[in-house]
Amino acid sequence: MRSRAILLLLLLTGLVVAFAPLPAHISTPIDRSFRVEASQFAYQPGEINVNPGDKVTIELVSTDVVHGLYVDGYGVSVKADPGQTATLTFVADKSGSFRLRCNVTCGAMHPFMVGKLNVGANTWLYRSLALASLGIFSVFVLARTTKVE
Ligand SMILES: [Cu+2]
Repeated sequence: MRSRAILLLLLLTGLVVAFAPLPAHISTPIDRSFRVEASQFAYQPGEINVNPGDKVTIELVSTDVVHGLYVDGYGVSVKADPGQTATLTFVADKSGSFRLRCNVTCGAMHPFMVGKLNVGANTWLYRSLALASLGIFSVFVLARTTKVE
């Protein structure tokens, strides 16, 4: 009887960990600047991490030929001439992972010139870690209660 109650409690805790909504804005939005170097056929850095609501400024620097940078989902882009810097500013008001693509044909491997913009923390990672620990904890608790009864 007692182990059944504990099992139910653990199950409920698990559901809360998996589905409870997190506060949307954990951190206050700030201005963020990134210098992204574009060369055939990659961006450096290839991944940008920001928080929802941040004002993002990307300084795109081209080291060889003309390159572009298009942010999927946001529909904003910028184009940098060889050796030049071009600036793109936008507010990251949509959460998730967005692909950065070069929108200027820059050579043979051009379609593979991609990067990534991550807006917001990876909550699924934290949730799955919490669930895993809860699972291990449950095994111990249940093993104990079964012995007692
Ligand atoms: Cu390109």
